[in-house]
Amino acid sequence: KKTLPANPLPTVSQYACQRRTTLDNHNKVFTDALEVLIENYEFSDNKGACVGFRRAASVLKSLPKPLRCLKDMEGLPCLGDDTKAIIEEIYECGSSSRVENILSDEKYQTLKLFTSVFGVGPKTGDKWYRRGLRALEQVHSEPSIQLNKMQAAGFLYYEDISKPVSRAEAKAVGCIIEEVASCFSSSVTITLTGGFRRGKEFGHDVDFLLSIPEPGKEDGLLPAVIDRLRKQGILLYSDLQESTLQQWKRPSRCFDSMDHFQKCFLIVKLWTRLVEGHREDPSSRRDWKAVRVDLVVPPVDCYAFALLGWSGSTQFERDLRRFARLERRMLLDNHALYDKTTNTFLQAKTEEDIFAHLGLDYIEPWQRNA
Ligand code: TTP
Ligand code: MN
Ligand code: MN
Ligand code: MN
Repeated sequence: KKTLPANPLPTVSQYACQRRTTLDNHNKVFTDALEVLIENYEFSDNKGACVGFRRAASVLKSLPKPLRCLKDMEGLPCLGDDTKAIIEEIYECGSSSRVENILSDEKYQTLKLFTSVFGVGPKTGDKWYRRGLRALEQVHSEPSIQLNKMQAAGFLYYEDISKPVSRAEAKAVGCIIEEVASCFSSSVTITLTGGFRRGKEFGHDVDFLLSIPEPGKEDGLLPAVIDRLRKQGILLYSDLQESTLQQWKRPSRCFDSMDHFQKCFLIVKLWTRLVEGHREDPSSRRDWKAVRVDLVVPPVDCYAFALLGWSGSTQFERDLRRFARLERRMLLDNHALYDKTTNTFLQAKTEEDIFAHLGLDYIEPWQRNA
């Protein structure tokens, strides 16, 4: 007679949207290692390798316990031979030689530094690297380099915006945005999204969804918000993107985090005295901090889709879309859900409605840290 294992592991789905992933990552040693590889493949624009390692890292983040032996990996989806070899080496030697080699690689280090500047992506970073530049100072003092407006702001406020934003700072920014937006219309609602909605204590920026219940009333909201921030003297940078919803037909096949909503990417000056729990620091030279803020204004009928799309994590969003396409013949993006079987759009007022249309158990925002 065969005996069943005493504690059969519950099966883990290959889709992050069928897993509950809190911030409590029990396999950080492994996922940190994989994230170095992912970052390095992003720098060399190797999309295929990125996908595989991202899925593997995401599975490990969802596990309720640390992997304790190689046998624990049996039956887990998305773990390729490369990933297994890396985990095995970390078990045996405490670190992965492949990861250590990347960490000590000059090109990796330089691209990591350059892409940490707001407005600088892997392409620009690589261009500067190939010119022989290695430090931010060198880029800044190189006369032949023309920084665009975004990069110029990125350099100017680098010290502040490369530091994490705390939840208390995010709240203070929320109060400012709420106040200026309510001058435009008293019916504006503002929702904190992105990593803070998923329960993170720190983020690289603060993301808000702004909404007005009356359809069509939202035109002009962000220009008015930007104008008020400027008049208050706290607007350090703004990139306003007008709505291009007219050009949108139906969700596209591939994951595309670009959406057609009215939105803006800002840097605002946050007075530190407005931050709860702030204590005077006599050694600090300034009484403000530059903070990156993203504002999005979806029309009311898209609100649930926009909220789901902007709450992340990016890997969770990718797997939601992949699940919809491959398991349900549906197309999901930040605006809508389209059923290819019936050729209809499925309406949703809440995120719960969207999960229900997809036949998925509801996953709370703090369980989407895939
Ligand atoms: P981010 O602010 O980049 O990431 P985050 O909030 O999860 O993490 P961090 O704490 O580092 O800020 O993006 C938040 C979500 O918004 C992410 O799931 C992708 C989504 N997004 C869009 O859907 N469209 C866009 O145009 C952008 C810029 C983001
Ligand atoms: Mn736990
Ligand atoms: Mn964010
Ligand atoms: Mn953001």
